[in-house]
Parts: sequence; structure tokens; C-alpha cells
Amino acid sequence: MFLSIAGKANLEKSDLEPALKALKDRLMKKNVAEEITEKLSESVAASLEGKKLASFTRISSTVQIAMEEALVHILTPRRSIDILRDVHATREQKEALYVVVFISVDGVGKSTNLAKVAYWLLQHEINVMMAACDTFRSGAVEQLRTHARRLQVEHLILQPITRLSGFFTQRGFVC
Ligand SMILES: Nc1nc2c(ncn2[C@@H]2O[C@H](COP(=O)(O)OP(=O)(O)O)[C@@H](O)[C@H]2O)c(=O)[nH]1
Ligand SMILES: [Mg+2]
Repeated sequence: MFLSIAGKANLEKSDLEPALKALKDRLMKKNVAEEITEKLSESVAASLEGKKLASFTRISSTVQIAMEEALVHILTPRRSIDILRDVHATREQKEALYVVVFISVDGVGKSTNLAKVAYWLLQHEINVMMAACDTFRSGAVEQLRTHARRLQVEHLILQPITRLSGFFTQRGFVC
């Protein structure tokens, strides 16, 4: 279905459709929302339509490369991110709190990476507190509690996430 079209003049939408459909199916099987898969597919189609396929190249691999480029573009921050600089700048404001929120679908590594980031901050002598907000998932709180205990940082449970800023503002912090 995804044969190479060596020497074909320009890619047309109909050439791309089978590979785009396969791409959308793969993304949706990985729990990517339908609206997002649609947008990614449109962006990939727009970047390839009218382009000439390099000789001996498969449409499916061309689509795969275009999708990787689209994802890198979406995920590339628009401004430089320097967490340590931002934490120190926040520290200089009285009662200010620097909050990092990890949000994603289940099972992609939020808690694991949160523990790594906490460890890294501790290495830079920055106080850390962990707050669990995904309390609906079985084991989520226990998992975070274990990370917090091993890192020797404070840990609290909040439910739902909208209470997070309320919790701190009630205690006089700005966040
Ligand atoms: N191979 C691999 N597994 C990881 C990585 N980060 C997390 N995991 C594993 O993926 C699973 C889900 O991670 P978790 O941090 O609980 O995801 P969360 O649901 O987003 O908080 C756990 O079994 C982790 O050990 C990683 O970078 N590489
Ligand atoms: Mg988790």
C-alpha cells in the first residue's frame, strides 16, 4: 500500500492518504486525542503536498519524518527555559512559590520524572515539596509518597488539582 513512487512529479493528497490514515490510527492507539491526530495529520499533509518524493523513498517514511518534524516544532519552547534562574528569581520575591506542574495521560512518566527533577533541584540546594493531584489512580499517591520519602522531601495530597493554588494562597504564598 505504501510503495515508493520513484520519479513521481509531485505528491498529491491521494498519495498521502493511506500513510496519513495509518499515522492517525497509530496515534489514536497511543491515546492521542482525535482532534490532535487530525491537526497533526493536516499539518503533515500541508508540509508534503506538492513536494517531490526523493527517489527510492517510501511515502510512509516521508510521512513519518514529516510527523517527527511537526511534533518537534510543537514541543519546542517559544522562549528559553532556565528553571534554576527562574527559581532564584522567584525566591527573591517575598513569600513567592515556584510551581512546576506535570500533566499528561496516565503512565507516561510524570511521577518518575518529577522525582528526577526534585532530586536535581535538591542537588542545587532548593527546597522541594511534592503534591499529588492524580489521586484517582490507584497507587499514584503511594508511588509519590515513596519518591518523597526516598528524597526526604515533604509530600501532600491534594484533590483535585484546582485546590493546589488555593492551598498555597491560603498560607500567604503567591503562586
Ligand atoms: N523505560 C522507561 N520507563 C519509564 C521511564 N519513565 C517512567 N517509566 C516507567 O513507566 C511507568 C509509568 O511511569 P509513571 O512515572 O508512574 O507515569 P505517570 O502515570 O505519568 O506518573 C513506570 O513503570 C515507570 O517505571 C523512562 O524514562 N524509561
Ligand atoms: Mg504518576
